[in-house]
Amino acid sequence: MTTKLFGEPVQRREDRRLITGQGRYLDDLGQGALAAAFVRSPHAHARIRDIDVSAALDVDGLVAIYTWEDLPERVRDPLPLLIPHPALTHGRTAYPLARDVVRHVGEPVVMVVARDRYLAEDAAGLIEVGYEFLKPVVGIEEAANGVHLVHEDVPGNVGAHLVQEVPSAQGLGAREAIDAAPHVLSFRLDFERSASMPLEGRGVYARWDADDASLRVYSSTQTSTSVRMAIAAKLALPLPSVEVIAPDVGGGFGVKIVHPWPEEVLVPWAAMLLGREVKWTEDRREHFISSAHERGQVQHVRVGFDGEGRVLGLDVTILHDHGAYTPYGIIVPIITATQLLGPYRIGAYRVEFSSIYTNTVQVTPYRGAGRPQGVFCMERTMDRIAAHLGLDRTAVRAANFIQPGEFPYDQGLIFQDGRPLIYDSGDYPESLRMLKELIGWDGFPAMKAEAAERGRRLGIGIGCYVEGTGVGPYEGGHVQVTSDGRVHVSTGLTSQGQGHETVFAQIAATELGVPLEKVSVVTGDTRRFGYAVGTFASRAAVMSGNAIALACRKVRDKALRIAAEALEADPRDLEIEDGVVRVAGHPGASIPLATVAVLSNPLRYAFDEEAQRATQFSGAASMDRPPVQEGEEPGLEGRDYYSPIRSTFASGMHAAIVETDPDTAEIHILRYAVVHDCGRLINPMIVEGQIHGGVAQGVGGALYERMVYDAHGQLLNASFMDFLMPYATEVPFIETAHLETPSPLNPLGIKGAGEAGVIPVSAVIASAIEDAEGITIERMPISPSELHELRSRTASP
Ligand code: MCN
Repeated sequence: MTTKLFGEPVQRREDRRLITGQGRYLDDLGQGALAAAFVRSPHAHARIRDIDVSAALDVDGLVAIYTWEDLPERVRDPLPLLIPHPALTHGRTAYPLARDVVRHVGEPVVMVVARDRYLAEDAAGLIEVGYEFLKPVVGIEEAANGVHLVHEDVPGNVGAHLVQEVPSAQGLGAREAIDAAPHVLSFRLDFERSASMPLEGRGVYARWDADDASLRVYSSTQTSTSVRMAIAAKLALPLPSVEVIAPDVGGGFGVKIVHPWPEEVLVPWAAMLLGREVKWTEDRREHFISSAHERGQVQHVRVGFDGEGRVLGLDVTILHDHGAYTPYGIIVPIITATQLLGPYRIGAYRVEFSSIYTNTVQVTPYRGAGRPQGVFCMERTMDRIAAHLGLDRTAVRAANFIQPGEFPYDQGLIFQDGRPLIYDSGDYPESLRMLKELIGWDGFPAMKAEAAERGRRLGIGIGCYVEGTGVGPYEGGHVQVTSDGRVHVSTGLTSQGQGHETVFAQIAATELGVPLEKVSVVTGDTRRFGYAVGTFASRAAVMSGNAIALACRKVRDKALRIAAEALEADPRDLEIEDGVVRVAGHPGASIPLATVAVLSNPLRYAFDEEAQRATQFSGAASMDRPPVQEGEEPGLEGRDYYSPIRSTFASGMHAAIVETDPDTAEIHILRYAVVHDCGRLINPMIVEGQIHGGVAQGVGGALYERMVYDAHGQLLNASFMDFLMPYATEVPFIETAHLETPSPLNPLGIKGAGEAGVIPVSAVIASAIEDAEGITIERMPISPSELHELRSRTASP
């Protein structure tokens, strides 16, 4: 194989289209469709007494109004609980339209369909819903007291409770190990809510074809195959009669993996019922109050350690705010609980979490999915230990690292995929060495002292993490070479901006020995590939990347078999380069892959130019056997699947230098450095882009973004005027270095990268501010006014 594209910084081929306004996003489609709008609950907790639609009926252009009562069986049922777990004893999901009780502001109550969105909104505004107020339950600890209930039948508001415990090598439980340790610390940490906030909200557009009795649905989703299955089941349609397509998706960051959203069932149902195209696109306020949030935990930590900072026992109790419903199960707190350990080998570990219902927007995974909270907990612990012992913070981390010779390393826990948490590869000491060099860790004290002389406050911080990526169960790839020599690749998972069109083409071009321009890639279209899981858990590169490589290898083998026959050569002597199959060392003996594609088709069409050229090779084929041989399929194409035994574990370390203003308490990030290991890199430029985007979101989570609920469950900052996000001016230049420890678990040796950037940022910034200020940070995000308050509190005992 001589075409080398795997590992090269190929420019993203989708970008020209996307940045010149040529993208096809959901709202670009279905311009003539009817529009849907929703009446949503203005109250956090209330019983619906009555719904009066009479005033809305006079709106010119109104087509239909639906309440829960109007929905047929199946459509009206509660939405599915996607990932059940034995510890989730009280899982609860919402009805697509509220049935009798609303449990958060924004819950859909009535659906309106009209000629256009303006009219639909006008009609929605005239519908009167009578409510009887119930006590809203807001705040994790208030909810955990269980005085008032979110769901009448869920005692204490506890949806799930799970304990995992790993004893020390000496057989001590974590609590015993802590009690026996020379040093013990205990403290409490808070991590506030945030959310994915893709710039394109959710959206669905459905067309019913009455002639064909089939439904085509476009959805801005992270999983078109699962949306398809959900719609087919809810609308009682045969699976082949439903097509779901994710067009260009303007970001997902986790929130669009939930499926089906109420609108993804209701819009297709209305389209089918009305025999008309129907579309709904979410507005920003709807996204704030009706989709999903994440983060939101209170953690209680107790740790025992020795004089060198080695952790002998760690006991963490987590209260996880799950909002009103649990459609995505308890994946988020499970990830926090299990990924908290990061790159460390600690003595004994006990973790316990309770998933608590509150009358707020439901919690489902957002980029990082529980890890930022876990890493915050572990890295705060490392910093606390270092401060207590007067040791360098990197020395304490190094004292606890799993060593390169210890892989595969079993942490003794059960991961989110229900499989053992076994790290496959990594080199944490080398990562740390690289990071210290990149940020200039050892030279920082002199820099800090020099700045202090000029009245400036600088601090340096660090954060380390390990991230389970490439979660199963499977993905597939299909590859077809057509008679024009083009290669058509498809995979079932979807893209939201990660650059899959480029990287999957790189893989196929490398595996098949064809020029990159010859390869096209389709994702998220069930017409092209019907079996898939979706894009989340940084899994596309590992899962679809390997599936596509395996499918290409099948196609390559077949191409060599056919070419060998045409060239009267041994397949083992053949190579493919630049789209041409050649006998190695004999440049004259060659056949274009395009011609091989023609030869693979028993019916060679007279109007295909390449088929005419192929006749010169046809004579070589034996005439005394059937055109389609047993075990062979017509066409130069192949399909394969990749299904790993368990996740692969990427890792990384970040460091930052911050400056805090002594007067205004403003926080500036002066430098930000990342060492990242996602195994073999398919495209280093794309990986860097992913990391930069992740760090930018992490900076938002550390310094700006939070969901401000009042005691009544009203979200006070549900707009981009009030919910602060970092601009380019707030995101530092990010210095990035890659370490490549290949994963032994998959043929390409890769691990995921899509979430990595966001994971340790809050921990790193907290560590740096603490260093600058000499105060203790226990809660993130932190604003200048909060820092100011902390300073005052620390100064006046
Ligand atoms: N990659 C690579 N080499 C590797 C690993 C990854 O070149 N060793 C490339 C991949 O080929 C892919 C990108 O890096 O182009 C990210 O790959 P991967 O880690 O497999 O992540 P996914 O493609 O599965 O994307 C999901 C991940 C998640 S979970 C969230 S959330 C997220 C993210 O990616 N949402 C995003 N990145 C996002 N980026 C954009 N622009 N928009 C989102 O919504």
